[in-house]
Amino acid sequence: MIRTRTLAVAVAAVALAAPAAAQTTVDIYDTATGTDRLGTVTFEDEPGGGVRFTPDLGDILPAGDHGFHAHVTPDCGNGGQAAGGHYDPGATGRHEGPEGNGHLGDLPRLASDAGRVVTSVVAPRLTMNDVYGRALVIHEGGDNYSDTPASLGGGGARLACGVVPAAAPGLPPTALVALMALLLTIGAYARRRQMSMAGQG
Ligand SMILES: [Cu+2]
Repeated sequence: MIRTRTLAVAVAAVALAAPAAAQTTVDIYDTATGTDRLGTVTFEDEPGGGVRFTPDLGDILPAGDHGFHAHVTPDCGNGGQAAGGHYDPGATGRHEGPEGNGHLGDLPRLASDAGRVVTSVVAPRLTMNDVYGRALVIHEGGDNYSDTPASLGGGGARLACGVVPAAAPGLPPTALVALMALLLTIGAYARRRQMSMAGQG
């Protein structure tokens, strides 16, 4: 009887842990000061594939499009230059935008409506793990998803930047399930031992 209940609880634990879609929010700072917080960008798994980025940035960025990328180094220092180049694990050396075959860190541009940026975008080739441990950079100008006529989409100066933590906070679901199974096994063993001792008494 105990074994059946243990199994049921374990199955429920797996069912609860599996779809735990993490959502991570990154604080975005003005690179001019490094300390003025402009707002946030939240990213999460997109059910159809890729990663959805939802900005919440108010009244700061000039109206129009802004280049938006995952840069390699999780450091926004030196006016955003410390973030290094676009995340490019395949070493393609090409800027082709979110749908291309170049840098994986080429995200869809963000649209600023009278300074306010709230419209989410989806980068179809990314996974959450590509974003952890990087820097999110927002450029002064737009992004034509090409290296011509200007390199890296032509976005120019790095206006805003946020450091993404190295890993999702909390234990991964597999570790939680393993821990749960261990606790249940110990619990079942203790109960059985208690029952057999009571029988002897
Ligand atoms: Cu960039």
